[in-house]
Amino acid sequence: MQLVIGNKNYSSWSLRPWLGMKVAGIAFEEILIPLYQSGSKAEILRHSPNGKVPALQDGDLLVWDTLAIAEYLAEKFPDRHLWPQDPAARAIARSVCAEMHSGFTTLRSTCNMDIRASKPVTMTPDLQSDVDRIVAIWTDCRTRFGNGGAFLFDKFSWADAFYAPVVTRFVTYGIAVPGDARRYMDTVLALPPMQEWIAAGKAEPWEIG
Ligand SMILES: N[C@@H](CCC(=O)N[C@@H](CS)C(=O)NCC(=O)O)C(=O)O
Repeated sequence: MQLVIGNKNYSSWSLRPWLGMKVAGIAFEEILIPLYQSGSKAEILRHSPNGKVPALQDGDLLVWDTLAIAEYLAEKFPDRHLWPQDPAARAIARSVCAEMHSGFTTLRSTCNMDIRASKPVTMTPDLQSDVDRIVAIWTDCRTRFGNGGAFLFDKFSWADAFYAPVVTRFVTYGIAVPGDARRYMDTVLALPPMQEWIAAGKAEPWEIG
C-alpha cells in the first residue's frame, strides 16, 4: 500500500492515517508531496481525485479522505483493533472522530498545525470553547472507556490518531489544559511513530507562509 501525504510539519490530516498505520504495524510506502508549492495541486491530483491528501492506494483501489481511509484499514486489518472492540466504545470512538472531522473550526482555522513553531495564541471565547470541548471529550472517553490506561479507549485507536494533531497544536500555540489532559498529550507525544513524525516535520525545508 501507498499512503500519499503532505508536509509532516503542516499536514494534520496526513498525520492521522500515517500514525494509525505505524502504531498498528501496517506496512506501507509513503509518498510525500510538499503542499502549496507550484505544481503541488497537479501532483496531488495524480494520486487523489479530490486534490487533497491523505489518499491510500491499495493495488487498484484508491481510498481518499481520512475517515474513509480509517474505516478501510480497520476492515482490512481487523486483528489490529484500530477501533475499540466493545460496540458502545466503538460507537463513541467513531463519534469523536466524526466530530474532529467536521468540527472545531475555530481551532483548525486559527491554529494551523505547525509542529516546529512556538507561537502562543491569544485566547478567544470561540477558541476556548473548542479547547474545552476537546478536553471534555478526552476526559469522558478516558473515564468511561480508558480502563485506567494511557489512551482514550482501552488501547490506542483511531480516536487517538484523530486527536494527535490537536496535541501538537496545543503545544505549538501554548494552549493550557488541565493535568489529566496534559498527561494524555504526553502519552501521544511519546509514541515512537509520533516522535518520528515530529522529528521529520522539524527537519523539512518547506515554509508555508
Ligand atoms: N476531509 C479531508 C481533508 C483533507 C485536507 O484538507 N488535506 C489538506 C492537507 S492537511 C490538503 O490536501 N491541502 C492541499 C490542498 O488543498 O491543495 C480528509 O479528511 O482527508
